[in-house]
Amino acid sequence: MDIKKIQQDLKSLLSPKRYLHSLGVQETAIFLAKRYSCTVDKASIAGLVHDCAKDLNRQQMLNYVDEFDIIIDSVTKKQPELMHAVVGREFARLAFGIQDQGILDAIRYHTTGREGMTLLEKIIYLADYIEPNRKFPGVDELRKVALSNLDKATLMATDRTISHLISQGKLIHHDTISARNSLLCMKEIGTGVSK
Ligand code: DGI
Ligand code: FE
Ligand code: FE
Repeated sequence: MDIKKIQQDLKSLLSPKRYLHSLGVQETAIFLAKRYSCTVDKASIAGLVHDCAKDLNRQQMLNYVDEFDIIIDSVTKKQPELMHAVVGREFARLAFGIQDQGILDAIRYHTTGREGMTLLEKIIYLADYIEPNRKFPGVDELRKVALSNLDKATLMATDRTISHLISQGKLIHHDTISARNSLLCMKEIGTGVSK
């Protein structure tokens, strides 16, 4: 797969800011993939295209939902910011010809996470959180932990998202809760996917 061509096409689909964010996620995903022995090419592609559907308008999203018979659950119906991950999986297949299920799942679950996330899914979830353009209180601490313990850093990210959602009075998706529970239940969280 020609990564330069994907970058070119993606640039025309996203706002300049979102495109820069995507490059940041790609770079961070490559870094984490090397650190935690994941397939670098997959991390690179998934990181780059994870938000490919982010700038589609509501009608375009709904057209994809119709066309691909995507089932939208009740929480996602009420929280439109969750839609781009669901639609993104189909959009990435169609617009970029991505067929690898691992990459498609990493795109699908990059916003909420899910129970039993794969290494690639954790890498994309976390890279989205800590890429160099991200600025929020605590991001440096998260970047530090990400260097030594991927599971712990992913858990911290889910903790932060959930606290933030509660403070904003928003619905929490069950996949977000499952991601956190599943990470919290890992016996190896202290020593698991860590370097
Ligand atoms: O697309 P990005 O802005 O790069 O980041 P993202 O896809 O991780 O998250 C998009 C938004 O979705 C962000 O504001 C956090 C929010 N989000 C994540 N999990 C949940 C959620 N929103 C709701 N309502 N419920 C969730 O469980
Ligand atoms: Fe996103
Ligand atoms: Fe993103």
